[in-house]
Amino acid sequence: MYKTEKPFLNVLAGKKPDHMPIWLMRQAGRYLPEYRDLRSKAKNFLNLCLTPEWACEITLQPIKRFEFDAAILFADILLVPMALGLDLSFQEGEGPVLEQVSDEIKLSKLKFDNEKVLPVYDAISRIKLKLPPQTAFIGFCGAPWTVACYMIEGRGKTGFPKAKAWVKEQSKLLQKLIETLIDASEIYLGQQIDAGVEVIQIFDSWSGLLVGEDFQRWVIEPTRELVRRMKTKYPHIPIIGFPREAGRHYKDYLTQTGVDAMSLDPSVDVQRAKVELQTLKPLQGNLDPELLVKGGHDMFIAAEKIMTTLGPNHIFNLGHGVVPQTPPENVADLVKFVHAFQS
Ligand code: 1CP
Repeated sequence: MYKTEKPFLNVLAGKKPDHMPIWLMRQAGRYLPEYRDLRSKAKNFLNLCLTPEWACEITLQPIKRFEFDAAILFADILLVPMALGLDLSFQEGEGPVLEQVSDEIKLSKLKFDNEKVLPVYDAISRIKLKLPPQTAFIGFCGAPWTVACYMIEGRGKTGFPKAKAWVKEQSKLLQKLIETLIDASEIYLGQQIDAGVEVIQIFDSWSGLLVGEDFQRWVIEPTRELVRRMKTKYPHIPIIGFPREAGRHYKDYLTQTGVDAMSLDPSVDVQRAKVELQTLKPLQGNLDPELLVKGGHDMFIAAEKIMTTLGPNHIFNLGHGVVPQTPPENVADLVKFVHAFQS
């Protein structure tokens, strides 16, 4: 017999779940042999994201293997710039390569073409039909700042020097780009919700590049505006924010953006999080992905510390995505361990 209450949604609603929910960022991906099989059949990564049958199958792969409490749509944060008209490709071993927004002329040509991401919504409808009743369904987008970083820079893994220069020297252009991204993300997330996702996560992977007033202006303000618009139309949909490496700004982010919960990266001390953050809203996180690679004793000790400090009203997750060298057996061990936790 399936339980109909979803533990993941219960935590987000402030209710005690009957077990601590767990899902993992990048739970679908290269560490799974069945993903690598499908990936080798598709010409490229983008094809995987934009072929609804494949995106559906990949989203469900980790759900079939492990008893995760939530599925996350298989897609990428860079589909939004693609739908805005920029060329996007993913090169083997190199990551994404995106056409750059170099000046005002390029910026003024950006227009969100929803047709380009229709396969994403189609995938969502298919996934929705196949999810077990106790499994919640997460949609997502990148936060305006993080997506802007890729649009200005054209690629990742660079430290984003051009994006940082825009903060200092081109704030008018950056403001326009951020507004374009808020508008596009509002449409994109709304369509994801209409197609069937029940929770939204906003990934701000590069929020840690900014501090002080810059963090306020380019991380907090745009996120607050996006959350405000989503809450106006979809007040029942919980939103999780993930301001990665936000340093001394986690509390400001949690209190000012309007998100319902916050995901923590591995740098955050859980004892501090319990006192300063969890008293405000539910948290998610934050096991070091390297400990999931290692598995065994060290992984269990670290997971136990997170659970005894933050549980039971906590969403167990990693502090960042599953890395490709992770043994799937360790994931199975972790899910069992978290579900067996008794507060
Ligand atoms: O098969 C492959 O080689 C592609 C690897 C891959 C995968 C599996 C990429 C390329 N994207 C994804 C899927 C993905 N990306 C998901 C799917 C759902 C899941 O299982 O979690 C999600 C939520 C994302 C989000 C994403 N894409 C972020 C935010 C989270 C994070 O990792 O910080 C970012 C920054 C991206 C950009 C991106 N896409 C892919 C890569 C390798 C990157 C990072 C590039 C860089 O190093 O800057």
